Amino acid sequence: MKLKLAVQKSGRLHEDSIRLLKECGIDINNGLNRLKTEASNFPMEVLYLRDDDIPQYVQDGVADIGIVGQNVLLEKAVHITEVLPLGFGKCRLALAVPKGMPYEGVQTLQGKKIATSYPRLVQQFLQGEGVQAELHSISGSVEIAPNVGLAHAIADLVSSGSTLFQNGLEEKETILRSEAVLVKRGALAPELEDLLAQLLFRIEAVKKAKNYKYILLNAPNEKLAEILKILPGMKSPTVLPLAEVGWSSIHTVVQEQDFWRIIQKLTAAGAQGILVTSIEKMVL
Ligand code: PRT
Ligand code: ZN
Repeated sequence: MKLKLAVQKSGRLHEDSIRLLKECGIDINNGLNRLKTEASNFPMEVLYLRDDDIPQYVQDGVADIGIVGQNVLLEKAVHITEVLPLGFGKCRLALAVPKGMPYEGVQTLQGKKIATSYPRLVQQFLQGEGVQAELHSISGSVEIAPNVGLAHAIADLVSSGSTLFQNGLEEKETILRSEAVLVKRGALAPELEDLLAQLLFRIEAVKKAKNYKYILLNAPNEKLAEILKILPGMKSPTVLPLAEVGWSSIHTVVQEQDFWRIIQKLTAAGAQGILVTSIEKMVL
């Protein structure tokens, strides 16, 4: 039995999805010209699809699991489960209006025309705010709608904000924050659940490793106590004697977010020869 995974065929999530599999040690062909391919070293078949189709295909059992943006998952009213956020494809679904348009909260959009590719999510948001607007569903280039007189406002995905800026639009409300997630059909056969558990174990190890750095440094023994206090470490740091008498080497792991603060403290405390490397996988 093979676990069937649906990923985006081409587009913003494709490369990161394939990279994630690779980091999990799963070898597949890059599927730009294919519909599907098999992993050579894991019981997995990878289907390349349009992102909009992935939720439905997972629900229908064509694929068992998939990688898709939360924005797409929530827009399609399907009964599948979000298993794990993957940390890439981050964006937000935002409401934007032409620069200079008087705006005093969502109420301003009462009775106005809004263009979007996410009518369901936008409708839900407006309802929650007690606003009734006329939604125009369009599938691409939503950002030009106000300029061509099709709508007063838009709701679209934003990451850097430059598309809005270039089209003279101003972001006003965040409807949803989104990232790529791993989804699965409700109940899989036990053998497939087992394969999914193996995949999740690998993904977790890769994700954890990305948040940490491995640090090696040298310290004079009289400074050891002070330096060890600075290092949070996973458990206790490793301390090894150097060939040079009176010196030790310390090995430990620190969180990426603490990294610069810790490095500064370490040098101030007398640490030398600090080496920092990425970690590929981490199992705790
Ligand atoms: O062909 P297919 O249907 O599979 O692809 P697609 O064209 O529908 O989707 P694609 O590849 O554009 O996006 C896939 C997924 O990437 C989306 O569903 C989101 O989950 C995620 N994502 C992350 C984004 C963005 N960031 C993003 N910035 N999807 C689209 N955009 C677009 C946005 O629509 C706007 O046109 O980029 C523009 C805004 O970007 P900034 O940087 O100018 O703000
Ligand atoms: Zn799409």
